[in-house]
Amino acid sequence: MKRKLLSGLLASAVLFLAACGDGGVSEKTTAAADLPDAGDFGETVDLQLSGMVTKGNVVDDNWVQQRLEEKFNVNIENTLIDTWDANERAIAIASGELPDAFSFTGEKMTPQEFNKNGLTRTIPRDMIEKYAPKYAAMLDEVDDGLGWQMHQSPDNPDEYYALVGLQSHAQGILWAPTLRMDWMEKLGIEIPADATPIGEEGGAERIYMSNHSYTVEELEKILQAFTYDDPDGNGKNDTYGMLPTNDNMNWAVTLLGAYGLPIEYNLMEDDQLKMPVISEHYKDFLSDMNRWYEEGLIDPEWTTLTTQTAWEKYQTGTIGYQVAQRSYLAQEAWTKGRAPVNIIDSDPNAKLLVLQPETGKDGQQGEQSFMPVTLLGDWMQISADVTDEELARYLQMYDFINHDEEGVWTTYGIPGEHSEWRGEEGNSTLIVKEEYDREEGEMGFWAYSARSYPGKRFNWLTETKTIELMDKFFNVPEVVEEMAIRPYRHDLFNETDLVAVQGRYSAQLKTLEDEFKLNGITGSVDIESEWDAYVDNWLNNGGQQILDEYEKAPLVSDLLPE
Ligand SMILES: [Ca+2]
Repeated sequence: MKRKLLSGLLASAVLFLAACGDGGVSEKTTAAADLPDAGDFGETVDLQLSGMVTKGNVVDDNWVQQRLEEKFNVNIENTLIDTWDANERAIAIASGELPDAFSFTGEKMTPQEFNKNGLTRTIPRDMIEKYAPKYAAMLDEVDDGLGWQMHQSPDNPDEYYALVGLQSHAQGILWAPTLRMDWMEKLGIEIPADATPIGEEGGAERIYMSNHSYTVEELEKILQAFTYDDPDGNGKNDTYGMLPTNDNMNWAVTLLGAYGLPIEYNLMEDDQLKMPVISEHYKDFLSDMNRWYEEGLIDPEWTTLTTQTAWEKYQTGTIGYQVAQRSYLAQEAWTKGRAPVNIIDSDPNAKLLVLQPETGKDGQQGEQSFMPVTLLGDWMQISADVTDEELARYLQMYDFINHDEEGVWTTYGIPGEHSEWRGEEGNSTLIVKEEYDREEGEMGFWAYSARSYPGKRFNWLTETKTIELMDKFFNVPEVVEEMAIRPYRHDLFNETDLVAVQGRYSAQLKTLEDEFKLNGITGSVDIESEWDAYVDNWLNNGGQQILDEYEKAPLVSDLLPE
């Protein structure tokens, strides 16, 4: 009931705003020249600020706030809603209480729609260039200036709906398959000659990495040995080759690559745009998984396990194959308990062999790219009632907080005092000391930050070991070139109704997809004979509408720089 009321409120607020706004605010072009010089903070400006982490946990008058207020001569009003919560956002929108600058995590409304509904103002290019020169330089540099085309008003190309972030931590590919190397050794399976430990201590000495790629057939033989030949030596038939999960397809992210399938991205097949779940190659994949299931290589408990509970089961030491993100292998703090590295923690004899993605019948190898096209992504928006003077001040703060190396204290405090360098001073991971809140709270770290990691911010954010693994494999240009599978088309500029259409159909499509996958792999439906009906059903339940929207989106090959 509450929900219904809220959406009703929201709809009328949006209508009202749209009716009186009609783009009036957004189409105004400023002469940045008439505004104060950059660095002229003579007039005090009031700003209600939020950032990407804002969950309402910030303490008023926090440490970062005080320093920003003094440096920029502003009064900051903190945002006390949870910007990750759709209901709290809806209330803020309906009541006309949007923060002056905001980033709404998981928001379905595009920046363009926010603006069309009169909720935000546009940001003139000349103001960006005058007041946020480091941000402007980033836009110039990345992907030949692609960022200058993102969130651009179609009516006035010098006006922008949002400030775009740089997701530098999302370079390259994310996943690699692993096998229990101690099992391989016990069973006499040959270990690739180049397998080398990724470190010397803390468990890393038992995580080996190789540039070898097994074919799917070779992998199947290893999984058979893991299943039938008692690799844990306890005399019981209690091990399996692999353990899928019922909540997503990450468990097969590299295997699907061997069938040419990027899990979430559209692709071209027989001159037709398709989603992977209706691809002929997906049918082949499901048929193979069904065979593996019948052979006993797949733990039958998978149908009841989510990613989280599957990690826990993996840790009991009964599963041989598992994919890993590079940050898991690097044992970043937030990955603790995740498979496969959790077995290194719990079993002192366990060893892992990290491999290149499997190779398929036609030589395909890879996985979906971390970002579909460009590392430019996520955004901050500016509320409709923000004046040019306020925007001028905010842009300077934005540039400092997100792009200036001196702005390090807005996220990590003063290095040495509030945080420590993990490695080389100035150029490695910064870890906030335990006595301080890592986000928001009394220190206010990250409270006003966008989701953007240009320049050294990538190094501050990312563990040294992860960067080492990226340099070794996951972000090697030739590896990325060969293995990162990108979508065929991508709506980078929000030119289609994709978001709305997905909102309408994606839940029912997911039900169809999950059902067919589960019943197909476990053999309760015959994949071959039911396939056509499944595809028709998918297309008739909104799948076709989604594909129609993708058809309107640009070709990724046209978006990528040469
Ligand atoms: Ca056993």
